[in-house]
Amino acid sequence: MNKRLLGVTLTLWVVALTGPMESSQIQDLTDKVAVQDAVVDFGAPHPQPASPGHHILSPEEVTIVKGGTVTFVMNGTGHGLAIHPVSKNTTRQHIAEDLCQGGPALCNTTAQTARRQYLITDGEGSLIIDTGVFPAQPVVDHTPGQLISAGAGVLLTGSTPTTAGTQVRHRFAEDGRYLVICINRVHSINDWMFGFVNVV
Ligand SMILES: [Cu+2]
Repeated sequence: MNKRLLGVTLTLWVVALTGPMESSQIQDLTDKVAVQDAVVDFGAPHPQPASPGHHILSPEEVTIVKGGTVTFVMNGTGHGLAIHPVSKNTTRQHIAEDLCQGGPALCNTTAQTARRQYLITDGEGSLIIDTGVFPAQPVVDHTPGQLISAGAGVLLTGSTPTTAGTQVRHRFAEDGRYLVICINRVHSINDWMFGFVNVV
């Protein structure tokens, strides 16, 4: 096979492989290559970037097979973990649009934006989390529909550059798409500290 023909063949393969995947991802975000078990850094690994850049999940999204596990490694301070099922078409934007808007310039502890009430809905418009107001609800720990809340509303011990932090491993018995969110109001509401687990 000459080089030109090989190039045409490869291009056709790329089109064949990526074409259908893109259209199905629009309908169902859980249609991803799955692993048995995954590890997610809850808070950026050390050395961490300056606040609020470390209020992230890395990777932001994982896909596991039904019955598999995700281990969340708590990095840095002040994190708590809650998991909620969401509709399979829920995008990051669906969650982010219900949180504080404007980034660190407008969403910060001085403005006390994390103390207000936010209603977080999924891709179908279903209410997933009612944050309530601080201090009546000191953390984002909305019980109905919640799969787990590690620490039951209490923040977990995170790692430092020299010591290991709490690790939370959850086995997902049912397929679907799940929102994983930090229960620390500042982290989730101001800094959008959340991610997703797909179970297929
Ligand atoms: Cu956090």
